[in-house]
Amino acid sequence: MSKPLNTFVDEPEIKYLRDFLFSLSWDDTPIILHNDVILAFQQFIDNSEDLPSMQTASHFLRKVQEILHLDDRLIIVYRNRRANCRIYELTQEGNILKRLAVKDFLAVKERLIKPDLPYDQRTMELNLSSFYDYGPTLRDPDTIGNGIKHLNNYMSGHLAHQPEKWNNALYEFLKLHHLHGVQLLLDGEVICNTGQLEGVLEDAVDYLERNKKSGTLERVQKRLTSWGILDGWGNSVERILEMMQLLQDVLEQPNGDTLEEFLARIPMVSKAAMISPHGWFGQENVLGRPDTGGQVVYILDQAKALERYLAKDIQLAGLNIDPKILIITRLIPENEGTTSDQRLEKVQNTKNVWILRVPFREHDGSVVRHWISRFRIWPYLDQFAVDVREELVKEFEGKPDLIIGNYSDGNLVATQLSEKLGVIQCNIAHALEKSKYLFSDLYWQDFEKEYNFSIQFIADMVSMNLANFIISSTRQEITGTETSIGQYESYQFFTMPGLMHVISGINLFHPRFNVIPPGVSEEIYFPYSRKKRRRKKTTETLAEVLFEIEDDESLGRLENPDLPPIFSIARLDRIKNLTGLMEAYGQSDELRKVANLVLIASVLDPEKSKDLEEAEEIRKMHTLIEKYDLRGNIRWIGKFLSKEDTGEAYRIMADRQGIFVQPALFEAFGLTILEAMHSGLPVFATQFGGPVEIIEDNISGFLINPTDQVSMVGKLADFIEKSTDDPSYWKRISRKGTERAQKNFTWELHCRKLTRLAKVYGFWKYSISQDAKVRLSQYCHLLYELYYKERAESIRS
Ligand code: UDP
Ligand code: LCN
Repeated sequence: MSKPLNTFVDEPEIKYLRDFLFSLSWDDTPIILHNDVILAFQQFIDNSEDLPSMQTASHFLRKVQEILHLDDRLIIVYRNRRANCRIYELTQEGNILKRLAVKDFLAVKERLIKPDLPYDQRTMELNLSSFYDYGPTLRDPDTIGNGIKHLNNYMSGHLAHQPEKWNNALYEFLKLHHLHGVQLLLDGEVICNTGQLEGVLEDAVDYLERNKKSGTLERVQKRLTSWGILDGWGNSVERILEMMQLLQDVLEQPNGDTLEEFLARIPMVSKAAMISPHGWFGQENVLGRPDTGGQVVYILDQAKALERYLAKDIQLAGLNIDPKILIITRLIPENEGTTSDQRLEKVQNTKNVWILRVPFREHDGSVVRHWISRFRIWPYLDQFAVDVREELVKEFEGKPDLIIGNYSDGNLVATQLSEKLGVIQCNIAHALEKSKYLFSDLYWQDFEKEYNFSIQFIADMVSMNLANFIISSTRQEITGTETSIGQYESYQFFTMPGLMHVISGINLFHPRFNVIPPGVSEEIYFPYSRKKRRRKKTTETLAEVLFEIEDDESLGRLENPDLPPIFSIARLDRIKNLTGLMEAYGQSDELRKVANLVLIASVLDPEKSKDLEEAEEIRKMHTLIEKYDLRGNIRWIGKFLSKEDTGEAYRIMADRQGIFVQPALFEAFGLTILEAMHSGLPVFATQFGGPVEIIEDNISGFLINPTDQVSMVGKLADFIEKSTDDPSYWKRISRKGTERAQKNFTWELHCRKLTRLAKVYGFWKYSISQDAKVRLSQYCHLLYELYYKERAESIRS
């Protein structure tokens, strides 16, 4: 619906707002994005006289995501709430914001960027909205990210209002339930319908209450079995009783919480497969290589913690089954000193967690021998999924109970496996490339040679729409912040000019989205102050590596080694912006006077890198060191440290009252931030992306704008100077950071929630007719066959 401007902005301000909008400078670009609009508006205010307050205008502009400039009008993308954009057109003369349909907006935007498209251009349109009608829909954008709650309320509402249908669905689900090939919960031959179930429950509860104190588990179970109640209800008479009472409540007076509690007690997961094809996946000697960072750490830690959690979960249900977890990755014969050529590798400190490697194959069946960048693996995934399925079934001696995809490639493979095996699928994006690179959709052709986004974004949309549930590490990953668009949100609508218009690519109001942050390994990342847990010898040897030893894996000799260190550790991707940090440091005499810079990143020799972007960043680093003559102020460690050593490295930096800086131009989450916080090292992290939800600014750390080097450097110098004058200030931030990390970001919390999700969504998948999902999956299948496969094939190297 069109709206007069005065709906948003008070009358006296309208004229000036219009003056501002139509005076914007369009010299190099027909599109101005949010941050630039805000900066330009501030300048406008500063340079104008006799303005009214402009409060409502400023409020309006805060919600403007982008403005397109056409000859006679402006098109304004107005984000009235998270996950909710409206597009308006404003002419030079009029005072009406005319609403534009997304489809028309994309067509205009496409022409604006590519005016030379043929006049009869028919760009492919993707609109998945007609499939969004299955399942419940959230209404309030602020509730997105807690889908499980909504789903439980929805399902318990159905149980209450259509008891016959839903109680029966629940009965069928319980009757068919088995784990590890063993039938559990109900014997359908004895308990033949819901009525009988209710009757048996009544008798059983009565019997259990009487025998709560005196009955042995064995005797009680024997009696229950004779009534058709099988194993899986609990490992004590009390637990069995509690679970039965929960089921009675669900059948008689259901609500969301009781339903979740009941489902959470059913042992549903003993075998899980985690899919992560790209990069170097291993336990040693891989971190810091291209495409190999937080995702590997996350999955290894998650798998270990999940094994522990599931073992407890299954044991509490009274079963004697060991969980098994397989991490599926790519086998790379040219291993470059890693274990990537081993088919099966046991994960350390676990009972039954394994890395299973399956090779990529060419059409003739031959194995691809070398590492391939994550941007070029697409042609190999189709066959990979087929081979993985075979291997999985063999290793698990059957199907897994849960498949977890990781990143765009793993999620796509997980989708295929889940469909073929009929197993519940969870997606974890880790980082969606789309929002990492500015205008990755609009100028996709410029990116294509290096990044192949035209393939990746389709893969993303297919897997995110078919996943049963998606977990994200922060809420901003899904719906952004008040002023910036979320990573998933960016798939709602977009154009890749000349290639496709996505009119609706994802439904953020579907309850599949859940926020569950990760943790870190608490054995490795613990506070610097726990002196007894630290090994003196390791500390000394590592401190020499970090601050003293000069060899072909480290650069720089500190003139003043006693200054506090500014520390960072990251892969040398452009987006990580370590070169930006180096430059900011190099330019700041103030900072150079008060602190040294210590970086652990990649290798020192660009010739040793096979990744073009990484090699370029290594070269840039050397150029900056020379340009600002930094050899006396910095240490650059260019080697892959073991995980244990990185833990100690943070602590060594904290011993010297240092700080950790994460200067990325965008960071989806940022495990290094958590690692530093758990270790007690005060953190300064980018304000773009996940860190805004990890750190409470000025309390448990600091947020920085890495694109504004002056303010960034100012903040670092201020803190270091203040801490030197008053060490208690440093200590307070250190303590607050650790407290926040320990309270909110742990793997124990993560696994508890993840397991619940698998169970609740597992029941949902089973109980609700998913006809619309079947149609959606057929549509995605067509996209995959007709679009994805051909495009992917064209980049086979
Ligand atoms: N890391 C490392 N050595 C390096 C670079 C990184 O051990 O040279 C580890 C780091 O400790 C962290 C992970 O790799 O555990 C990086 O995760 P993060 O989420 O910060 O970033 P990503 O690399 O996934 O973008
Ligand atoms: C990928 C990233 O880019 C990081 O921001 C995350 O912390 C990591 O994956 C783990 O999810």
